[in-house]
Amino acid sequence: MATNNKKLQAWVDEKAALCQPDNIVWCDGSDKEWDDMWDIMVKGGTARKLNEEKRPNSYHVNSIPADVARVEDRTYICSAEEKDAGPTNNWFEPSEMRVKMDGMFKGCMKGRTMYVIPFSMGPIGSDIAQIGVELSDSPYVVTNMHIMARVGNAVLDVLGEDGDFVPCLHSVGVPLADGEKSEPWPCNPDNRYIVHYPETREIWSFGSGYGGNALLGKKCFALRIASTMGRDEGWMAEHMLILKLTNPEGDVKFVAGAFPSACGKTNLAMLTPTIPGWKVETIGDDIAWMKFGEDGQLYAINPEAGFFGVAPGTGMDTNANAMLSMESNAIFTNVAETDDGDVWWEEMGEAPAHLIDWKGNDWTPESDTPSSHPNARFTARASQCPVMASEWEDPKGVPISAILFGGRRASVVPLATEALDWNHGTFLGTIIASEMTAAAFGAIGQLRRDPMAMLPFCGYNMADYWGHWLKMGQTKGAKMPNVYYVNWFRKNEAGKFMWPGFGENSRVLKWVFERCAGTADAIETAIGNMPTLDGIDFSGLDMSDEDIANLMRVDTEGWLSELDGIEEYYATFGDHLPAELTKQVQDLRKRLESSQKAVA
Ligand code: O2Y
Ligand code: MN
Repeated sequence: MATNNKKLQAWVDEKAALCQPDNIVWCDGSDKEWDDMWDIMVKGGTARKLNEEKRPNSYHVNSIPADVARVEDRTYICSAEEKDAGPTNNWFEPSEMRVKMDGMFKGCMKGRTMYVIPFSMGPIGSDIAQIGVELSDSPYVVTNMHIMARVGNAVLDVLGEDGDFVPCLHSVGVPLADGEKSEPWPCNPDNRYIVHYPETREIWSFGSGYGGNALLGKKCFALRIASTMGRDEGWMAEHMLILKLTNPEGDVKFVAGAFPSACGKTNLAMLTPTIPGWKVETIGDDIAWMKFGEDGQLYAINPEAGFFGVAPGTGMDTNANAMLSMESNAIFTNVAETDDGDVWWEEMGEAPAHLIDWKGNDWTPESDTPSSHPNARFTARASQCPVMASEWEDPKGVPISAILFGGRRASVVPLATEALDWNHGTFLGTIIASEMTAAAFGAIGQLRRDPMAMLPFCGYNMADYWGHWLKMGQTKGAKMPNVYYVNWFRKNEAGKFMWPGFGENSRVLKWVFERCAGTADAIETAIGNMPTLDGIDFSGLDMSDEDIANLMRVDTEGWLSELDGIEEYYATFGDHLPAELTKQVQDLRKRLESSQKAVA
């Protein structure tokens, strides 16, 4: 027996009886297991080993075009009551969903192996960490989990005889007849279900082999299920990067940041500052779990052990640290392959004269399609990132001094604003919205509301989640972080981004650091505290005075009309909306109107 945990053994037996795999393999996270999985995938035509000299111990996999991203419309929160899923989630009655799922999973692993993957989200044994076990019929999932989580026997040791775990069941959903060979990328795109049962803390995922749909420790567990755990247990599971910021004197502050998908979280987490003497190091690039320490501060861990980053747009000039993290022991999905057995994607560097694109076709710089899918991914070990902070695996987490919120906004939202207090900061989080850059979720340029960047990841009623944020701030002895709303994407009248972004974002981080340290002043405005004229150092930037003024401008009219949209959005949450947020809207309106009068 691979475990002496009775609940785990009983669950594996039960699900094996349901799914009927040919074999069951208990994963130990070893190098041999990594090699064995790739051996299977290379022989089965799923993967190609990359040139050992150029990209040691690394592999390239292409999915099929129908299975390339998270499927929000097939993602369900099956809470006992519909109101607990709220208007932003797809809800399905849990007992009906269980009947449907039992039907789909019955015999779904015939001809395949069921891998039992015990994993820890967070450093093994940390008080903030949690244990999960994923059952999957995908060797691609096994290898990605090796990188993204802590996998293996040490997890079973922590679990012991009666420890608890989050059960995560995954199948690509394509059983094999006797002797039938698997497709290289098996999946069942017409029958995808990503199902969460928040009350019983279970995840069932069917039909997709890709990313967030299949690596169940990430979005499904570490955000959707963990957010409900946090609500019930008084902690927070957030879609946030965590970075360590050191000033030239060697003082340190830890900063968390929530930005919607595709707003550059990985780049910010690994930023190379342009201002002399400042240092940014990485704790995590996507998810933060935060609990109160005895001193009343919020302590955060990165529950993950790797990065599942978007490849296109990542290059030595935009994120050298990410590039260096994936130099070896990495997995590349849906990118192009070079003639010498390495990988390439758009904006990685100069385009080679010839490639095989992610669909397996010849590609040249003259081709009229991109070589890689826009959501192509690299899976890289965090431990290989050159700027990982020494504290990144500290089991007690790191104390968070500031939380950044941001979205992609061409207008209205200035470069940086500090919240007046925690409640105002919560309000700022609820109003995050981002203009779409790809047509995945609506028309390009259209505003998608994405509160706390948790729209696709909140495992319960979004308005109740806002209530949880407010409640955290009322906890006795709580010393909540300062909150900031930043916007790297404001455009001028010519439609050009005014702020250079990337490493220059360190100038804003410096102001945030100095505000937390109490060494920088601010001007109180209707929308919050803003940097004084010299608060952010613009020296040496190729920016006109007009653009600088515009970036820092409080657009009173714009905010007033923004408030109308916010009120309309809030109304969709009915009586779940916390009264405090209605008050925040009223207070902001009053402040804006009185500043309007003062100017007139
Ligand atoms: O498309 C997927 O399956 C992955 S989505 C993802 C991956 C890593 C980090 N963040 C995200 C996201 O959508 O926020
Ligand atoms: Mn993310």
